Amino acid sequence: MTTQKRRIGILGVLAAAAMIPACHQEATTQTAAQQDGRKLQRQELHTRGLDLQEIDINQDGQVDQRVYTKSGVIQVAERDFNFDGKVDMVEFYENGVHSRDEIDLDYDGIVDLVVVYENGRIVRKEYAIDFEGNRHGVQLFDAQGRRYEIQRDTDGDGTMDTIETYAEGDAQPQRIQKVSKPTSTP
Ligand SMILES: [Ca+2]
Ligand SMILES: [Ca+2]
Ligand SMILES: [Ca+2]
Repeated sequence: MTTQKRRIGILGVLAAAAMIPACHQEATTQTAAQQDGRKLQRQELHTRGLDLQEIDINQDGQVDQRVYTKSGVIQVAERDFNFDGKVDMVEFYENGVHSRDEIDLDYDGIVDLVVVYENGRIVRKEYAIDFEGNRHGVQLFDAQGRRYEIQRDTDGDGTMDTIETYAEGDAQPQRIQKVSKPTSTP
């Protein structure tokens, strides 16, 4: 049994997207396994040929938000909320419809939360509670926006070990399932 319940659709596109060039630290320490499944996956930015609108929200002379459009339709937006020059949130759009957010919650340049949308509706959240990009939880949402499943990495080893199933948007899980870990090779 797989530890991840994957949804096809937008996620298929995401899986195909290459990672953004890794920062210095990741290049040396990240293993192939981490790149594949344990780290939050970042979608590649495609901004070539797009029209760019630069916005200086706090009027300090430094651009804080970049909005990329094609024929007037938004494609990508990059936002720097704390005005330190580092992007804190990237929003992706497909055909003008919001499809994905990548959010750096603690402003260290590493994405901590990924939100995936289908038809503008949230279907999936992946989050790293260690703020190092290691994925520690995945939440799945149904067509009514109700959370129906949470996958957790309770011991922080980067592998999902618990799946909680929720009925009708209940706060308490209907079922908690432990996932046996694949035996590691020496
Ligand atoms: Ca500014
Ligand atoms: Ca920032
Ligand atoms: Ca971060």
